[in-house]
Amino acid sequence: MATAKQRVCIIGAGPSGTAALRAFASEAAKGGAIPEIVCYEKQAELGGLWNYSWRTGVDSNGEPLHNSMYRYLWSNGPKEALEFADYGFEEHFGKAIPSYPPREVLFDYIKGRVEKSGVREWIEFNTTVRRVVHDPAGNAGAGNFHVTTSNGDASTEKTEVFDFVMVASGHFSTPNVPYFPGFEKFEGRILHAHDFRDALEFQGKDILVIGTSYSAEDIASQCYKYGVKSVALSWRTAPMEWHWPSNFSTVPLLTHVRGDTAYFKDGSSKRVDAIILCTGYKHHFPFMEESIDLKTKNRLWVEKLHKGIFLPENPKVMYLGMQDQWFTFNMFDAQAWYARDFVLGKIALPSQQDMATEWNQWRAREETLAGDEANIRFQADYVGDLIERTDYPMFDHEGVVQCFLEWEHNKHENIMAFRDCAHKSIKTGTLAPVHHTPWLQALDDSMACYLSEAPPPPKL
Ligand code: FAD
Ligand code: NA7
Repeated sequence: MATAKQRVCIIGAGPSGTAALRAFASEAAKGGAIPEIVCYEKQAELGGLWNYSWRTGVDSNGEPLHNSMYRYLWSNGPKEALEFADYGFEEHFGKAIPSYPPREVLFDYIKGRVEKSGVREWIEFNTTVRRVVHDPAGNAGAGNFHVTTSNGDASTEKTEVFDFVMVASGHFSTPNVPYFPGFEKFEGRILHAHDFRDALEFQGKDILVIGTSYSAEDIASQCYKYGVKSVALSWRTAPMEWHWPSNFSTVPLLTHVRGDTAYFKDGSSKRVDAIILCTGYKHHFPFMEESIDLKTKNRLWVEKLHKGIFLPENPKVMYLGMQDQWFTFNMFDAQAWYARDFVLGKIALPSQQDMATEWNQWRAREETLAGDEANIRFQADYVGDLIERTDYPMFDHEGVVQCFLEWEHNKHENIMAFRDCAHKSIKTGTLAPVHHTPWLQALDDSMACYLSEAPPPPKL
């Protein structure tokens, strides 16, 4: 059982880290005793990836830039599928809003719950975690983990001792950047999705997009919306299945480039102005000592972690939000509540051997998954498994599955128009209004415009 003397370190104040803050606040609000919570956030504001930065490369403190989101980013899935079960969109905005909000709107929603629960003061901003060292000689009272942080300009380091560590630093920030022969002499621009900011840069250009997942799909769509001349989509394992506009083509994997021309596995070639590597990200925790580091690929059932959260050999180290994601905000909540209850002594964990047995069962199921629906149902079952053991408000995860299936259907109907569809809130049952402007024509992605009832007047 955690005592008030115990200390919990949360690394990162994105959706996962703030879910953990909110979980503890919820216990405190019910009169429960909670340990001391300290959340270290290297940026000046919370919200994680949703806290947009125009910068690329390094942040204002010279740290690797965390942000991978770009201008004009609108939610790539229905907001109804990620709605917090304890803080709805209608509660936050005071009315029902359309289903695919731009980034700024979701950023506001994330912040709203933090403000409401009063946990901002638990966050130390502009504070980067440099090292987390496990001290096997420590005990619960004295703390087991030495966490060293530095302030914004790295002029001061300090080390504090904690009993539990929750790593919520995200895993879509360290780009996976493959090399293709000829890149060093390519007569155009090469960038990773992490550094993509403004689709207008590619207006009138011929681009090559490598990768077939969310980033490839959305960056290609963004570029179309903002006037790209042509898009070639290069795949490694299997091409994307959407019906693309007529200026798109699908090509197999790039083999090499020469001059301004890209060559593909089937012998075909194409002249391009830019190559955008939508080749995913690496789980990267350089601050974690080797014995407590998580090494995994981006998958639904990540390596090692019991319940997708706990390091089996040292469960006081918890990782939040490390899965490949269909479910997002409410999955992070489910994990945070479960992790909290372990810290509070309300949930006991099985032996390491039993954890391994359970982990193997999930992994075996994950390896048989075929198709999006099976993937979505797998993650829904995972979320359900966590929630039923805590007091996080139960929500209809079959309803979320149905919402995702409608979304998939709409994408197959028209990949450039699925964001114009409306879904029903799982929480309130309210059908979202249809946005006043179809996504392809909606060039103003401000919150004010999105929340207004009518499109902005045309510019003179
Ligand atoms: P993050 O949001 O990455 O937050 C991690 C936090 O940890 C950051 O604030 C970071 O500054 C901090 N941090 C990292 N290292 C340190 C350190 N050493 N010390 C201190 N602080 C540290 N999800 C959706 O639901 N809908 C979408 O439309 C959607 N679009 C996306 C688009 C892009 C381009 C990307 C990359 C992801 C998108 N996602 C989307 C998924 C996204 O992963 C989640 O929505 C969510 O942001 C994950 O939250 P997180 O807290 O786990 O990680
Ligand atoms: P993902 O979902 O991890 O996908 C990575 C993609 O990159 C995937 O299509 C991979 O193809 C492809 N990839 C990786 N390495 C290579 C190489 N070497 N060559 C060709 N293709 C490669 O990352 P995303 O950035 O799309 O999405 C991450 C988050 O951002 C997501 O949650 C969204 O909401 C936004 P593969 O299928 O393995 O052949």
